[in-house]
Amino acid sequence: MNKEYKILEEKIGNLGLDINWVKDSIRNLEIETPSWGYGDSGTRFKVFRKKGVPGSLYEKLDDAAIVNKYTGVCPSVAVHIPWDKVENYDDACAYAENLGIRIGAVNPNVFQDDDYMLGSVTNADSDTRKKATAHMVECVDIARKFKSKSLSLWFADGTNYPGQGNIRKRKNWMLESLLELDKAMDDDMRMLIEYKAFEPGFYHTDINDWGMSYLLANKVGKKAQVLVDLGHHAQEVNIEHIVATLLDENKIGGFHFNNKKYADDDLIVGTIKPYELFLIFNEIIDAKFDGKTKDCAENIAYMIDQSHSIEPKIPAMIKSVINVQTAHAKALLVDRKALENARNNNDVLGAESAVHDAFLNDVRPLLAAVREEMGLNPDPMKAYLDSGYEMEKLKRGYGQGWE
Ligand code: PSV
Ligand code: MN
Repeated sequence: MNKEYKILEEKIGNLGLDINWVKDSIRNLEIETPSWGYGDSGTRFKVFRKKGVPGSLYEKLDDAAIVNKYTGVCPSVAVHIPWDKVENYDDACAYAENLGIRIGAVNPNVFQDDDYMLGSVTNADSDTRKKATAHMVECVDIARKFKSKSLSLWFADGTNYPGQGNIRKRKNWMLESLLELDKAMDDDMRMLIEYKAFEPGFYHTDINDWGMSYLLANKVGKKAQVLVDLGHHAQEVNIEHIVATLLDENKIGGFHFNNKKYADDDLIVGTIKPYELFLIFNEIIDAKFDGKTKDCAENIAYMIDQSHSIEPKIPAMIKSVINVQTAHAKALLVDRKALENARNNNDVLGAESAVHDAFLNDVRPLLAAVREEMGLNPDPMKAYLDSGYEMEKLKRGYGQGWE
């Protein structure tokens, strides 16, 4: 063990924390990666086609397995339907299993068909609403075939102009559809309801914020929970406040990690707002010490939802995982007793320091030690780049980049 690690270990001991609890917590933080993060993507203006980029689900699983191989914490892959439909689901599951991974959340797609231009489940046309709901119900069956227990829902539904839609009617159509979906789901499945403040609708979005997701999740019942995508808020919204509130209500089910500077920028998580990410984990870890919120805090599904258009895709995914682990590890090191004392004494600056000091730790030696104990290379990025996979990828014959 190197000197930096020893110093950190001593510091952790001095905080009264059990080093094994810290290490187990780091090891057990699983981060799902998205199938669509491995394929070609771009901006509103252009999709950049790259050589060796996967097209089929099988090819995406190959790349996802590589991310898991070097990070050790990404054993599941979210899929988007119909993009990731396959002929034989047992075969796809066996393929994933053979690579040491599995299928995670199933994401229905109710935004790409022409019929959905004016909305999917909130469309004024009842046939379109039926079609969108039927697709989501079909996704329940696909989830069963993929042996997945979660459905992750995001709706592009919204309007561009005042007066364009009847907002109350649309709210009720949304609820009707979610209730139908709930009926089709097995009891041990979960429905994650994602919100987004804007885009593609620019006047109103049918599920615009956590309040709307929460309201719907409450009406649907116990299978439904809120999903927080870091890119989906108005500027400067206090996301950690939302997280703490949803934890207290036992209604937070998942995260989509990414970072934004201005809008839903899909940048690598932790590159723009690392402190925000740390503060979110601080709330989650705190909730794990509270009997009322413990179960909810321990069952959150973490996923990276990023489409890298200028970054090399696998390194971008590895970097994202490292950034999440870094923020989480720092949050584990908050001196919660000092924080509690400061709060009880109305010591504003003491409380702020108890949180901020943890963020200032360099946890890289700790993460490296955990990786070594997991039998991994302590530097996943270097190990990946040295592996030659990036070059092999360029040579392989599949992928949309070869069209
Ligand atoms: C929408 O911006 C979103 O965040 C939703 O999660 C989608 O499922 C995902 O991006 C991919 O389109
Ligand atoms: Mn998302």
